[in-house]
Amino acid sequence: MSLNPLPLRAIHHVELLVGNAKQAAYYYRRAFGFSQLAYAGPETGVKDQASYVLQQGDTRLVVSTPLFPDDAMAEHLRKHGDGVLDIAFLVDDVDHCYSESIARGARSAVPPFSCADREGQIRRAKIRAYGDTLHSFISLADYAGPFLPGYQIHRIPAAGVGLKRIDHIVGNVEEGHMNDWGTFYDQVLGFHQFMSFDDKDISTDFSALRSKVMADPSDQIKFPINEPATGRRKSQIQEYLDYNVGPGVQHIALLTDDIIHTVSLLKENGVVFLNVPDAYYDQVWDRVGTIEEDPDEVRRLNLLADRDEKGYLLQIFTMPVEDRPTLFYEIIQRGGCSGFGKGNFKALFEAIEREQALRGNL
Ligand code: TYF
Ligand code: FE
Repeated sequence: MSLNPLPLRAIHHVELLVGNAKQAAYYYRRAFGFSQLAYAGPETGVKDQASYVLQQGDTRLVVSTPLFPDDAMAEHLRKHGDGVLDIAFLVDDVDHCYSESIARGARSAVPPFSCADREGQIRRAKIRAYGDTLHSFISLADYAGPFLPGYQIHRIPAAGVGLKRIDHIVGNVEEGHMNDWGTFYDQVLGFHQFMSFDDKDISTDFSALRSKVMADPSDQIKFPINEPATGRRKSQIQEYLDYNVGPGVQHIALLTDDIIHTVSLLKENGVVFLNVPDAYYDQVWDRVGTIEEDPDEVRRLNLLADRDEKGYLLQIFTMPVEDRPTLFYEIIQRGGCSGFGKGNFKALFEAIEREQALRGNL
């Protein structure tokens, strides 16, 4: 048995680069029910960016805007539009994780550095993942502040919509590169393949994709990797790659244990979701069997249902949350099922393709 070379405690936060972090923070508070926790910017001694920390359950999102046009953040934003910059891991030993990952083939973004304020100091390093996405390693052992050095408490509480934690974060990569990125998570970060889907599982009449789910040794961190497969028309993954100008995070799945409640609130708040045709509900219960939730509510909210040997799941997908059809969110409730909704792929991908067609990209 090999010891975990690079123990990751958890996803510490996900940082999104956006054009206007002040407004994005408002959106995540008022639409998604996140509470604001902290702020960094010129007022807190951070001259070149403004960042807002948003929290709900165990999920922390940071929305950041570069304040000047000529740095790497501004270049990332110009090229990719709003989206994920960094999936940051909490670790015990940043220097070890960094040197071990580099020895195992990771590309460096930022070597280990210390960063301090009155609350203490942290250690951090960054490696490169798919596209221009980064993975930070962060250690907070010697830090007592609200988030990271440079941030000050700036609390704006929200009631929340019942989102508990990140279930999985999906990356889209170029055709022919899914296996390389699977190997990256395996060889560099000690992940294993949790599940995989080939183009037969998930091709519609038009577009197709392949997907491989990588998970850390505890199965708490799950990163599916998609690549486009050649179909009759342009794959939804290719549409993403075209608008994102390269690989990046496609969706973040957030776990709830009461999806009826969560999605009812999100819809009241104006979050817009993909819809499947009502005919989906003519067959779904034959496939999924009985569930604890009221089937009429599931249908009213347009939730998707699936089942494996161990149980069922309910899920729903937002429309892209920016004007480029790139990043979107999934809301998921698991009743024992550890799958990803394979039984819904056809109906889901057809719904995505209807939107693609409206954009003239199918
Ligand atoms: O994460 C998953 O695998 C599911 C299904 O473009 C999925 O949420 C896969 C690909 C995709 C949209 C959803
Ligand atoms: Fe998903």
